Amino acid sequence: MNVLLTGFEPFGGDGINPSWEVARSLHGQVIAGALVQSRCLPTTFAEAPRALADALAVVRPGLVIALGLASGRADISIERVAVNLIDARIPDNAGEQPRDVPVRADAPAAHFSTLPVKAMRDGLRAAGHPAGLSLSAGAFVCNQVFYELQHQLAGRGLCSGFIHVPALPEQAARSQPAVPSMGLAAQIDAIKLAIAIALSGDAPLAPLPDEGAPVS
Ligand code: PCA
Repeated sequence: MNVLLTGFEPFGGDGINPSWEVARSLHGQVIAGALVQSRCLPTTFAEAPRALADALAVVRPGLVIALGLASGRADISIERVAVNLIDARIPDNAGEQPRDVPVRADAPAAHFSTLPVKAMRDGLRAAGHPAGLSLSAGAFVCNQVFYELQHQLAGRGLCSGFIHVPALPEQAARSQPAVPSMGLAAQIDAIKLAIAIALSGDAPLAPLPDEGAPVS
């Protein structure tokens, strides 16, 4: 069985994106009997959905985890819901900055992750990794890819979803004030464990959010 693990190229003028560094380092590894196939997605609204579709067609995975950087977040952030909305706060890598448009016209308002999100959060925490659930993947390219992933795989019974990772310490050192950060080795360990947990269970549809946290 193949696991598709995607990361993104650097964006917003940065020279590195931990999501791709994590994915790249796990490429070719066998986790719980499954082969990890990593792909780097362009951080552009125009190209990312096609690159994702190509990766799905080639890798034919049984599990898909898409990774992205969420600068400012302190933990491994397991996303629960992708919304059918693009509202870019900065230009993408092609200079495009669409505002208030759907990811897909005439498509559902949202899709839930089909990863075992709570088992992943609890397993990561038990292993000493800061991890939490998130009710918003934003409205930039990460949310677009998450939405496309869940939309393209809807009804296929596959386990798929999105995880945001924090900035690297070197990125935090360049920001003023410093954003929270997590070292690359810790991020790699956490995502490896997240894959193992997702592979170990069934793929239950995430129930409705019950944590009472406001969507920001
Ligand atoms: N993070 C951005 C896009 C690429 C990435 O790694 C986001 O959160 O939308």
